[in-house]
Amino acid sequence: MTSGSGQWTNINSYSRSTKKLTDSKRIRQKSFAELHPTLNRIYTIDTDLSPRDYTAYNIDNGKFVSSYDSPYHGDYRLAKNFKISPDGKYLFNGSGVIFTCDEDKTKDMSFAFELDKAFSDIAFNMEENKFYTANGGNQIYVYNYEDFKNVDTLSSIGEISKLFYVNGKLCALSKNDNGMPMFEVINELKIIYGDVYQDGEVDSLDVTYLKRYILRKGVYELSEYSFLAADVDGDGRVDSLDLTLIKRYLLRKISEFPVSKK
Ligand SMILES: [Ca+2]
Ligand SMILES: [Ca+2]
Repeated sequence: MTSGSGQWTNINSYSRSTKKLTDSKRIRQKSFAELHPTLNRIYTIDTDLSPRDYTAYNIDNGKFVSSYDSPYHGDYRLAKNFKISPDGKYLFNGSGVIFTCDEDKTKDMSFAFELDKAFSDIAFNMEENKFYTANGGNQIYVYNYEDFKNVDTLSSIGEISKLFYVNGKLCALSKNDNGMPMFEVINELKIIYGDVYQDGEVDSLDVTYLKRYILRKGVYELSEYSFLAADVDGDGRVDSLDLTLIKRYLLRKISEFPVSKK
């Protein structure tokens, strides 16, 4: 899309081989766009109008063959951000409202469902029929793709700006407390914090096990699970501070770990 100084601008199509302009069509300035996985439609949302509206552009060989608006206008609260599910069936709007995608214009962009929460980013795990959303903060909400119900909540270390699901792993681009960007791989295991030995409960065995690791780093390695379970203050390191916290927990001086409050 061209920058556009007025209210309207162009959405342009270019040939990948010749790099030449193939076609242009009028579009609202500052619109956001997503290409449908079938590659024959582009969905856009305008961002400078109220209420916001979706538009679909049918494309064929680089030409914009037709375009049409969504059937609604102000009926649903819409955020600027949206994503199309990898199967091409739905448009997930950041407000939490889900619309259908359909090549039949009369069924396209129809209301399907409204999630319990808005999101700033979303990632799909189609192998396991799940998707994940985040809305800033440290929480990742896990949904079932079949019924769009929230089934679980995961945590990240930093404040999430982007979510990805790549090669069987959920990853996040986030920022730590000092505003430094981080790339995290999110563990989807349910962690029992303090259970370093991974036997289902937190007891003195975990203290012994963790102490041995801390005293002789490099000799003993912790598994991915043990590392996460041991980092009870959630600072991304396993050290004597975590050991102290686990001891205090066993002495009932604290009832939960700082990582649980994140
Ligand atoms: Ca244990
Ligand atoms: Ca720690």
